[in-house]
Amino acid sequence: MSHDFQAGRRRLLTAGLAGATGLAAGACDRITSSPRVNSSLDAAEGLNNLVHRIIAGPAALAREYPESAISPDFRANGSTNPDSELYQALVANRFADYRLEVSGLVARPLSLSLADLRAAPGRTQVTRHDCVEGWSAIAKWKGARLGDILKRAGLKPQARYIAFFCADTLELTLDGTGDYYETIAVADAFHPQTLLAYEMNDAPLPIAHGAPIRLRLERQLGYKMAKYVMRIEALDSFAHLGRGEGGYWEDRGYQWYAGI
Ligand SMILES: Nc1nc2c(c(=O)[nH]1)N[C@H]1C(S)=C(S)[C@@H](COP(=O)(O)O)O[C@H]1N2
Ligand SMILES: [Mo]
Repeated sequence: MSHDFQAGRRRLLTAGLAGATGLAAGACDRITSSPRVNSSLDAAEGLNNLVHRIIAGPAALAREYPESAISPDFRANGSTNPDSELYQALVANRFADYRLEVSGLVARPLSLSLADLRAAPGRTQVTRHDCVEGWSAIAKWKGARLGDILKRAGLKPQARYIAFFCADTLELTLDGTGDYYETIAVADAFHPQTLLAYEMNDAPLPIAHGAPIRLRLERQLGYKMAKYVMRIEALDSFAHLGRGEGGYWEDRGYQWYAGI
């Protein structure tokens, strides 16, 4: 199937979605909490998920670009330098003490250093990042394939979601629901372009873009791609996390399945 055909389908789908959800004019930091808007978002989300999977198929690849298409300026969005003591201690030691914890519904919980992640089966891809605010940028990403890490951990069949817990707190709330987190479906975790990225444009991932590890989930919107990932957990439900909607922005009105 040609790239043009795929791109055309994606444009069509994106245009339809923007119309269906009214998200085109939205912004990560301008969220409506009106129940009416949220329920129409929920309805559109079911449609989005269904249409996306039927048209694109669960294994379809996101478009990849030549290196000449890499954006000279790739904006950093949301948190750009988590101020927690824990994170700043990792920065001070250039992430030598960083460990990615993999736990939950796995037979063998893992604690992986950056060297372990670099030694894991990896992939390099030049892809376009689309933020729901309406900007896009192209970069080259290199990372460990999440599916291989989960296989190594012995993911259990009951696992339905993979949760990512980040080092940053975007909003201070008494109950801790302001910490950035995300969840994705197990099928999307095993997609070949789903990476735990440690390099951007041939250099170690910059702090502003999520150092030392950020998720790349190329067929969904930017807010799904958790930066500063500290811990991964395999779950059968995400109802007990945050406010129960499956992610920091989902808890504030955005759709859980953000297909593009
Ligand atoms: N931990 C964390 N991950 C995050 C965010 C954030 O604020 N914190 N912002 C999200 C949003 S809305 C986008 S568009 C992308 C931005 O990635 P970038 O900074 O590399 O452009 O990261 C996503 N992942
Ligand atoms: Mo975003």
